Amino acid sequence: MKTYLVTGGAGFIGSHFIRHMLGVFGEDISIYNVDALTYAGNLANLEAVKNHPHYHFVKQNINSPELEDLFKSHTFDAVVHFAAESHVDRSIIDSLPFIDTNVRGTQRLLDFARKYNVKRFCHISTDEVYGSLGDTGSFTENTPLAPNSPYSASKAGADLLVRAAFETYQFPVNIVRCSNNYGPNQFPEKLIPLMITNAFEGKPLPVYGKGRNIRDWIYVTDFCSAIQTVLEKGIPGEIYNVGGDSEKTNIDVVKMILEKVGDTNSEIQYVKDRLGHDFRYAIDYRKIHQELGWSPQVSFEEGLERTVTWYKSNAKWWQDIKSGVYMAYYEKQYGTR
Ligand code: NAD
Ligand code: TDX
Repeated sequence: MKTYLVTGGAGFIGSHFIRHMLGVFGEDISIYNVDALTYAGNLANLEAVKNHPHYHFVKQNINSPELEDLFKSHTFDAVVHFAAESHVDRSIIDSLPFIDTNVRGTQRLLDFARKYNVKRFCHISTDEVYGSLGDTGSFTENTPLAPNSPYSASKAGADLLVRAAFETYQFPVNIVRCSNNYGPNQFPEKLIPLMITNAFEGKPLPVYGKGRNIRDWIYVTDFCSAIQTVLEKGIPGEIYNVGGDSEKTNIDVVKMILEKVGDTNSEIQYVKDRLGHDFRYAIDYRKIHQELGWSPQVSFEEGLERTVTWYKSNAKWWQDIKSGVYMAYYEKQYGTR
């Protein structure tokens, strides 16, 4: 039986990954979820597995020296490192938390994982580390890093520390760089859940600039299966790009959401552009496809349909977040963060 340490498992992608792995491996896997429960961490995302005999939650900051206790008392086959400050707009307003978690936190985790002989360290990174593209081309694993926001710069810093652990100590790492994820349980500050929930509430839909910026979208369960593939077949020291074959302008995404939501009073509102707004991301994922046999399964049309349906049927999940009840609950449980 394999034992995995997952960081940031109460967030959007991490919680999907935990449910995915427990779904695939049942009782043949044991998962320890280390999460600090920042504003983005939500145990409601793990309601379905909270009583699973092989799922364990540990409320801990990855930057805390006490994290070592967990490594002392357990043998981990792999660390899957999702924990991060993840929102670009927040990084533009206040960058230091991004350095604390994404850079320092990653190094602390690497140090413990290496000290306690973890067999594989899978670092979850992003296509944003490559910077911005013009109208053509796509990022390969050899594209030079050129991050433009404090968020992407902190992720690129983490990637370089992970790379250094391999080059210096031959510590068996992988870096997975993925495009924009979407799906159920995504915090409603990111484009797709913000637009869906605003449309349900009849609020304006704030599109930055002219809405012509382009992102490549991947349904979250496809990213989870890519990570599983890298854990099972990835070559130590290698980087794998993961993409969804779904490049869209932001305005097209918002229009598709409006169509799927149907009856709403919401209107598109063009607002001031994001500072340093990357124009376009596009991913060349031939390496993971050709070498490890992975490809995305869910089309954007299908994934968006499922996502809108989930937000419609789970209004309490996002209303609690948007109303602040959720924050009040967690502050009562765990103290002010
Ligand atoms: P998220 O913001 O939804 O979740 C982050 C989780 O990390 C939360 O549960 C939070 O409580 C936890 N966390 C934050 N700081 C922590 C700390 N110091 N110690 C312990 N836990 C901490 O993020 P997400 O969208 O699920 O992204 C997960 C990872 O995937 C991130 O590393 C992100 O950079 C990467 N990524 C995200 C996307 C995307 O589109 N969302 C795309 C590519 C890569
Ligand atoms: O209100 C909005 N209006 C708008 O036009 C918001 C929140 C976003 N946008 C635009 C900005 C981007 O061009 O939509 C696009 C997507 O924005 P986000 O959802 O904030 O994602 P992005 O900045 O592309 O970063 C995401 O993908 C890569 C994740 O947040 C990162 O964690 C991941 O690394």
